Amino acid sequence: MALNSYVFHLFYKFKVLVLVSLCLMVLWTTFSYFVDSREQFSKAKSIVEDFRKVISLQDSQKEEKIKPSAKVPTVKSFQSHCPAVSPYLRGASKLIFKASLTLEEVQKENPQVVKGRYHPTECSALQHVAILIPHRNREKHLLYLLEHLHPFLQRQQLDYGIYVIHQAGSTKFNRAKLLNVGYLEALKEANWDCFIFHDVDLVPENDFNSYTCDKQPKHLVVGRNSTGYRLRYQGYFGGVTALTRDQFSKVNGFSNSYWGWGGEDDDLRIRVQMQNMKVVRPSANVARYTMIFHKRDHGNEVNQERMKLLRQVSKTWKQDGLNSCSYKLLSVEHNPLYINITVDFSMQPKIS
Ligand code: UDH
Ligand code: MN
Repeated sequence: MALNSYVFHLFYKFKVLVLVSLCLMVLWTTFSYFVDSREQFSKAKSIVEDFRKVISLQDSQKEEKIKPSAKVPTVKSFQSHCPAVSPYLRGASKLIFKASLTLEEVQKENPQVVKGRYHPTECSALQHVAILIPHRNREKHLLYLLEHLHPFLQRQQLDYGIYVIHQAGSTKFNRAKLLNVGYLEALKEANWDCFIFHDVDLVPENDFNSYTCDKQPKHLVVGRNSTGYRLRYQGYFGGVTALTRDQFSKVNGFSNSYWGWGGEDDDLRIRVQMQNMKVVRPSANVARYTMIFHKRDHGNEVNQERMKLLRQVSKTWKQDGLNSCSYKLLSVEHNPLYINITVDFSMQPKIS
């Protein structure tokens, strides 16, 4: 009996021990689960926080309406199209031309322009636009135009490149032929949709004047300070125009035969009309420009032959244009703010 009770007591103790260790195991498992999940939770929390930071950075940049070019970390791997009307537009602005302005200052203001080109990072641009500027001996005008045009085009959320086509030497200036060269050379390095043919001394005053191409060739200079903001004359198609790649190729580009000042822009209008296209213009309250004052340049005297040439467009346009534009390419330089193309026309026959 005594042995029986001893065995029973031992068995009882064993049961208690098993029970206690079971309880301890349960307690330990529960405890470690909580510690683990707390760690997991804090990890998840930090991921959410990081995500929030990216989103709020994007939002604050949109709200501040800072230059849209600033690098924004993107969360999405694909980009939606930019809106039809950019949220960064400001409307009319008072233009100031500081006498002491330098190229370095303009470069500093536009760190996001690389080798003369820019594209928005927050959306995919609606058009790829090449700005072509005929140039010789107008460095100060070019500087002012670059200063205003870069932020202007960025506010319009365009994918763009600025090409300056420089005529070397001192032979008669040929604006139209330079623009043909610009078109041909620009297409060698990118698939531009739209071309803006732009005088160096005309600065746009209102960023609602969109530097994009339409279904029809577009004339952007309705008014300028020097003409009391009125169209120079009925049918005027000079200063700044926008044609798609196809519209410009359809008319065989500009004529190469206008040496000196005048006529080449009227010639282009005739080519456009002959292809049954119609010149369109933005409304007069936005298509406003300031022309930086200048005198007539040496080497760009009035072309006395222009009226004669204008009477022959219907006979000459097919042989005189993009398909007959020969030139000696001296250099193509990719500067920070523009692509500089230098050409020599001195071997060309000229009318003087
Ligand atoms: N251009 C140059 N260098 C020149 C000549 C012309 O870069 O030597 C370019 C420049 O882009 C200029 C464009 O060609 O904006 C048209 O030339 P322009 O500005 O001389 O033409 P516009 O019709 O003036 O503006 C003509 C002479 C104005 C005389 C004014 C007297 N009151
Ligand atoms: Mn001018």
